[in-house]
Amino acid sequence: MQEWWRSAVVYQVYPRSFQDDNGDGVGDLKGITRRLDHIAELGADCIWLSPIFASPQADMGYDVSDYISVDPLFGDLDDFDELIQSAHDRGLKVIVDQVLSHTSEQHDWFKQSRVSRDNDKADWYVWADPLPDGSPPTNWHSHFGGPAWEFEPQRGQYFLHNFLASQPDLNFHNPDVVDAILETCKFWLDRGLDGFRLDTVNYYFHDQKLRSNPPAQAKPQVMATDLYGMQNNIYNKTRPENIGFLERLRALTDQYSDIMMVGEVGEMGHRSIEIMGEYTAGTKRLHMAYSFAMLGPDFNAEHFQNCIQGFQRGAPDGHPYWSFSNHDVPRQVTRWSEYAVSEDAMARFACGMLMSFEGTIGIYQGEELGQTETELEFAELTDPPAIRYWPAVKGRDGCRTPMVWEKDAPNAGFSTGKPWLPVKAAQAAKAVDQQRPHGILAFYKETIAFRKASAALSHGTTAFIKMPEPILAFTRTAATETLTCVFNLSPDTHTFSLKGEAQIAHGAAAGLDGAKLTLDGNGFAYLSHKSGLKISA
Ligand code: TEU
Repeated sequence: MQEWWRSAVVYQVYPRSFQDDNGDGVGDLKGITRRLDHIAELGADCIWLSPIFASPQADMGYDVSDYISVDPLFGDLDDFDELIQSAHDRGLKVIVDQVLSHTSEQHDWFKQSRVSRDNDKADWYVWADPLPDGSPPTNWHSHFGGPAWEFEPQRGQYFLHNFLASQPDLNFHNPDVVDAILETCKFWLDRGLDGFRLDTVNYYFHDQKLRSNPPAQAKPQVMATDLYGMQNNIYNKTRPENIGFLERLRALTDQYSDIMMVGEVGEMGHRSIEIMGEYTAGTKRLHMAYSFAMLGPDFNAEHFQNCIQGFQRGAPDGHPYWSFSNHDVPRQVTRWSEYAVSEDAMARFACGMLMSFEGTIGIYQGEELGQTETELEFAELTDPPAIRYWPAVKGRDGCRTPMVWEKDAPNAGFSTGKPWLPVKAAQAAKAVDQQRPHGILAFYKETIAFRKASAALSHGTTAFIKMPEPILAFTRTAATETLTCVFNLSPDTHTFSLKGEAQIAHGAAAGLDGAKLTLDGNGFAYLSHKSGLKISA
């Protein structure tokens, strides 16, 4: 039997913004449990919860102060157990974000580590002496701007933080740290969790020789926090030692049944696809990995082909996880708007393209409503890099505003209190109760159901068909089924001639008239046929 995760659709819930149950303006576990039917009815197989652990919420939970407790903001362990049970009752798996690379500065480990150079936890974080002129030990940048080093007067040393200064990096070269981390993972597996999304999975280790990074060309802004870009970050991340840790983690999860781990590879461009391959190759590392390759502005056939083909070639026995959105990037309907006929046309198109890819598929709450990025005023922002660098950096609040359930209810049904980020009219207009019978939500359901019922889409192989831009085309083949998938990535109409008999099994803005296939702007078709279909532009 194929492992459940190989063809799964994973639905990402951002707990702060899904459903508030206690009226404090922040979503919680009880709220998620209440809304599980929405996710089950969509046809998802698994829920990924962004962090729910104790945290001062400086980076919205990606700064953990206790790995084995639930933040009171979200509820308690009983609420967690109830959520898992209710999800399992509906056939849904649940995985949780594990932010292992760094902790909060409020974690007991760091509170102790920072006070002296000779306590129990002194070597649990990455400490280094200043250079003779007092400056930081290397030129490494924090992902959220400025140096990746912060001075601690109590020790007279700097500590490493690849993200906020309030997110000190753990020292994975210390075996005690690794043991402690594995213990915390075990805690959740013992509670019945189905796996982990591993945050910043390539940042665990740093170069112990503390070499400075070489300069690099500026890269396009992707995460809406990206201030990096000026360095080739080879010494503060993606170190070779990482693989050994992934193997230990896998050995742990293999002691349980049906566990899945998906790693977030914090890297851009082609290199990110290579790392995805390295981290998932064989059966002793991660089950799958994703990168930011498809989460950026790039929207052309060559790019998507390169991502998929690059992965196939680099890691024939690895497994990718593809998604177009998450809580760190502008929503795709807005991000790719320059290629769109309309918001809805882009929403359908992106759904159709994503669900046709080989690998596991991730969607982010609200994507199934065709949601757009929320426009916010400076005073409404909560994301630290945005507050610090606005307006050069817009930050990630625009994709994190609350889920909208009922357009005319207070805060569109998200909360009876004042929500931590506002619900705006443009988003409320796409609420669940506003979705038409043939609207975007229905289209996601249909497309997910199509993918699940299709052997070719859920586990077939992929062979690309040579086409000029802006057309992406490939054939997915399983023992019992062949589908040719054709996508028009532009707002203009394109026609194709077919040799061989075919039907449009599923699609949008597509028509087949005898041997002529027409794709209107943002049109796509999954063509079912016997082998031997020829298609030309
Ligand atoms: O994000 C890490 C992250 O987004 C970057 O490493 C990314 O890979 C890079 O921008 C690509 O250029 C995770 C969480 O998803 C995010 O919400 C947290 O803020 C961050 O880690 C720190 O924990």
